[in-house]
Amino acid sequence: MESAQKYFKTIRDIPTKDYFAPGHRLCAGCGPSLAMKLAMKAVRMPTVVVNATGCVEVSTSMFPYVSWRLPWVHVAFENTAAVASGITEAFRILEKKNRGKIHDVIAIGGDGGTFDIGLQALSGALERNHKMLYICYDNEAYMNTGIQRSGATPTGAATTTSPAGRVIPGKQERKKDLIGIVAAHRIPYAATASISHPLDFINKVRKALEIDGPTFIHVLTPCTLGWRYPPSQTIKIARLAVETLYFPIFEVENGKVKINVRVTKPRPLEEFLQPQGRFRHLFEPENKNILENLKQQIQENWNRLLKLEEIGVYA
Ligand SMILES: Cc1ncc(C[n+]2csc(CCOP(=O)(O)OP(=O)(O)O)c2C)c(N)n1
Repeated sequence: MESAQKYFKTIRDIPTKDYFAPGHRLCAGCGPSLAMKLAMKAVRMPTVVVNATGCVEVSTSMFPYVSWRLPWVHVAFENTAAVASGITEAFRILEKKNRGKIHDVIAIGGDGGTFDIGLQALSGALERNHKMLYICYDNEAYMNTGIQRSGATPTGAATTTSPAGRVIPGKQERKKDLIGIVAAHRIPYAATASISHPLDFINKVRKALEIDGPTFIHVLTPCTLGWRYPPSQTIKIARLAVETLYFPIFEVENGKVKINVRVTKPRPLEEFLQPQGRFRHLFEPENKNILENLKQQIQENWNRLLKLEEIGVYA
């Protein structure tokens, strides 16, 4: 596996200290909770986390407990990146006046808070060139409010607002190309990651934090409740997403694309879809075309990524 593995070469290099404490109220087998634990392994102190509303935020801050062992701010969906950029600039000014020290600032939002509701603030922060990292944990729906479809929900997935039945066979539209939108801002670093590849993810977080400018990481985080599979299967499902090309792992550094997990013999997409209740209806004969459509999208995305690796995204 190629990867950004520069800072933590093996599992033994990962710090034992957890800035994301256990005992939170996230589900057993929750993908986002693992992403938080891993991301917090890569922090350099001092660091501030700015957290949009969503499963992670509400389940890690239930009064009178909190799971964050570093400064942490809860903000609304629509202003996460705006608040993070303000905090970044405040620290810069304080240091200039000898009244404080620069902190790393990490904004965290779910897919609903990032692909949809917070996109304007994210775009603004990327364009203004603040030194901050934004991590989008993607469980492919608004999970905290009961599994509503988002711009990140893939074609064919059943959610409570795209229910598979007689009227529609799950979500009709395709998943938004968020990393493409982010990369179009020509920021120094954007990457995808999966909790099934923890070293790659942790290294990407540290790499992003060390870059002097806006950086972005899109991490796939399966959701046992919304994707409807047993909690013990979270990592397996995340790995299958990568191995079936459903979720390619790559980075875009100054416009250059590098595929970090080069899948030479992809597994059939069915291996990723079949264990998940949200895709069950795609195996009915009348929904064959939706399955084919999804397969085609995934193949097209991968072919495009291979081309982009040759020419770079700013070509
Ligand atoms: C402006 C606003 N709209 C709606 C809500 C209600 N709400 C709270 S959490 C949530 C779902 C968040 O989805 P996502 O960002 O994907 O994170 P997840 O819950 O999946 O972790 C919603 C809609 C809210 N808090 N604020």
